[in-house]
Formats: sequence, C-alpha cells, structure tokens
Amino acid sequence: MYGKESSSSDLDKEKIIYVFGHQAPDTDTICSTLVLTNLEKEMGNINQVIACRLGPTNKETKFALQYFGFQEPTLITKASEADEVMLVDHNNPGQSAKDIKQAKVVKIIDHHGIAGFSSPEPIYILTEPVGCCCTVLYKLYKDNDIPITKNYAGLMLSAIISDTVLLRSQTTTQRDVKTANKLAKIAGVNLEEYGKQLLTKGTEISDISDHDLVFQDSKEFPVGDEKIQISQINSFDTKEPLSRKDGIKKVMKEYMDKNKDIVLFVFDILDIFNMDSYAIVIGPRKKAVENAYHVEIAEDGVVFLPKVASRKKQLYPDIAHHLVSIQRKEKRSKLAGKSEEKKEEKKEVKKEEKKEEKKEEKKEDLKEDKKVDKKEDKKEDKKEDKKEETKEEKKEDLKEEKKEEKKEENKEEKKEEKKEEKKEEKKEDLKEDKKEEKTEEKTEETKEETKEEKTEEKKEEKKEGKKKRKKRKK
Ligand SMILES: [Mn+2]
Repeated sequence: MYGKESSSSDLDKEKIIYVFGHQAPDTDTICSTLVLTNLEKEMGNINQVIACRLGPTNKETKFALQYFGFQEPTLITKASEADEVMLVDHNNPGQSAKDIKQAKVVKIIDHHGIAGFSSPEPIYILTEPVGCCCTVLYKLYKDNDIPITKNYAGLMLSAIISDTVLLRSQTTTQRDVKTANKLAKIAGVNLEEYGKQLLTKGTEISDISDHDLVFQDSKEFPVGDEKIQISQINSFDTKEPLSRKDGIKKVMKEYMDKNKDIVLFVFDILDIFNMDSYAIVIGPRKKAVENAYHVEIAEDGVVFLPKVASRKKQLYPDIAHHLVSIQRKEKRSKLAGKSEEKKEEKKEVKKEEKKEEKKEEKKEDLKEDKKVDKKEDKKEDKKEDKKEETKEEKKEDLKEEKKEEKKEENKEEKKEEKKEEKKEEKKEDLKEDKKEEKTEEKTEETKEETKEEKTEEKKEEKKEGKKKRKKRKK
C-alpha cells in the first residue's frame, strides 16, 4: 500500500521529512506540497512531515491560500538537513533544491517528463501525463479512500486552474476537467467564477514597474549571428498592459541600445483567456515577425497575433525561422551582388533602347506638327548624349561578358568531347558483348513468342467456348 511505502524500515524513530516542489514555486507546486503533506498524515505516516518551499510565493498562490485558509509552507534553503525528502510537481534535479543530490529522496509525485533523476535505492515514483500535479494527488486520495475536506479540495482546484489556465491550455486532459469539476463541488465554488478571480490575481500588474514588467519573464535567443529577445506576460485584461506601451517600449529601446547584438525585441502580452497575443515589437528585424504571421506591425509597434500563445512552441521558432531566411537572402544577394548588377544593367540597356525607339517616333510626330521647342530640344539632346555614352559603356561590358561566356562554353565543349570519346570506347566494348547477347536473346524471343501464341490460342478457345455456351442458353 501507498502509506506503508512512505514510511521506511525504521518505524521506531521519528524522522524529519521535507515535502517541496520546484524552485520559483507556482500555485501547483505550493498546493501539491500542502496536499501531499496532508495525505501522508492521513495515510498514517508517523514521521514529522513538513510542507516546505524553495522560494517566495506569487500573488495568485497567496490569494488561493488565503481563500481556503492555509499558511505558506516553510521556506528552506537546505534539503539535505532533513532525513528524507519528498518531491512534488518536479523531478529534474536542476529545478530542485541546490543540494538535492545530498538529500535522500523517498517519494516523487509529478506530471512532468523524467529528466536527470536517478536513485540507487528503490523509491516511490508516481508521474502521470496530466495537466496538473494535484490531478495525480486527487487520484491518490480516491484510490486510498481518504476523504477530501472543503479546504483541500479548494487547494487542489486552485492548482488545476492555475496549471491549465482554467482548463484551456494545450496540456489539459479529460481527467483534469473531471477532477476540477468534482473539486469545485466539494470546495463549494463556481469553477469559472473562482477561476477567473484566481487568474486575475495572478496577472495583476498595477504595482509592477515597466522595467519589471518587461524583464520578469524575458529570454534571449541567438539566431545566426544575431540575437532576439522575447518577453512574455500573462494577462486577463490586455488593455491594461497595452495602455502602458510607451513606458514598456522605452525600457525595450534602452535595453537594445545597451545590447547592440539584439536585432529584435518582442514583448508578448498573452491573453490567457482567449489564448491570443498582442505583441509590442521593436528593432531593425521587425520584418521577421511580419513574415512569420503575415501581419503588418502598426506604427506604434503593436501587432495582434491571433492564436499565438506559446513562446517555446510558436513565437521563438516561427520568428527565428523567418529571420534565418532573411539573413540567408541578404548573404546570397551580397555574394551574387556583382552578377546581379550586371544582369540589371542588361535589362536597363534594353529598356533604354525601347525608350529611344519611342522617342524617335514621337520626334517624328512632333516634327510634322512643327511644334518643337528649340530650347527643350537642346536639353533633350544633352540628355540623349549622356545616355548614349552610358549605353556604349554598358555595351562594352556586355561584350566582355560574352567573351567570358564563350570561354566557359569552350571548356564545356571540351569536357563533352572527352565524355563522347569515353562513350565510344564503351560502345565498342559493348558491341562485342551484345553480339553474344543477341544470339541468346533470339532464342529467348522465340520462346516468348511461342508462349504468347499459346496464350492467344487459349483465349480464342475460351471465347469460342463462351459463344457456344451463350448459343446453348439461347
Ligand atoms: Mn505543475
């Protein structure tokens, strides 16, 4: 049974057991910690099981704790000072206590991929692919017939709302939905109403400075020789952060001035209710965003990106992809610069020639009408002279190009001649082989022919047979 495994072999001694979640704790981590601590006690763990945390709790979590009458877990810095530890909402040592490798992990309840964890001794591990760690914990209550009180139901519900963004995130499973609905009933709250209240608390920005708003969740990504910076905030009411766009842009510009290798700065305001984004975009590589989402960035730098929600799965890869292609195009055009110019010159020469023809026609018309202004004519002549000069130069360039082309052609011809020679040699070799083959083929052919004749004959026979049968039927 689950409870027996949690208390280890020395039942007489009372041990200190820390329960905690990941660094930079979110609502799921804090609630899962309190819920597992309670579950351990309910299951008969006689040790001193203590709910802990590795960092400060955020506003959303504080709201949930207050709403359902809980104290914050104990802040710890050393996990190894406990006899044993239990991990919730994470298993990756990189996201755990700094001294996690010195601690004795006896249990892990999680909903993340397994990354970098190993244990010499057998331990209790339960991870499930669901949207929230508390969805896993709810199942443990049910499997072990442990009653869920109103307040613990509220905690678990808060965690599910937070991790799945009120059951709207891509990570949400049917089990999260079912569990949340059951928990809402036990907790005595309306799921949608309480959910919006909780998430709004988590996205409140009125007391956060523009600088902190831009950098509270900001990541730099190298793309080729350049760098892009993408910040993201979650919002329920996108109007509020958008009304602060000037202050936000000022912070972004100052940062770009200090970091010259950043060519694009995207500040993404994620509307977590609709899963759309408003982005504030600055920098010389704006085009990458426009190309990625087929949008035009307004003069104030703001652009609406429908159904763009994830920085990891959408913004970064989409923008990087298009920035790379822009970078490649630039490199290609630089390399091919000279030949491109020459091509364009050719085109221009042709255009000029056509223009000349047209002008000639016009002149003749004008002469007939006798309305030629002499002054104008002189100016025109000067222009024409200049054009003629440039034309001559261009023509000479073209001649040289043609010469080079001919040289290359000659080279290729020589190559082909060599190839031809080789082919001839091969042919002669083959001829001898073929002579032998032909005799064989002939015998083969006669065989084939006789076979075909036989099948034809059979078909004919069948047809005749059918005809006869039909006649009989008639
Ligand atoms: Mn979680």
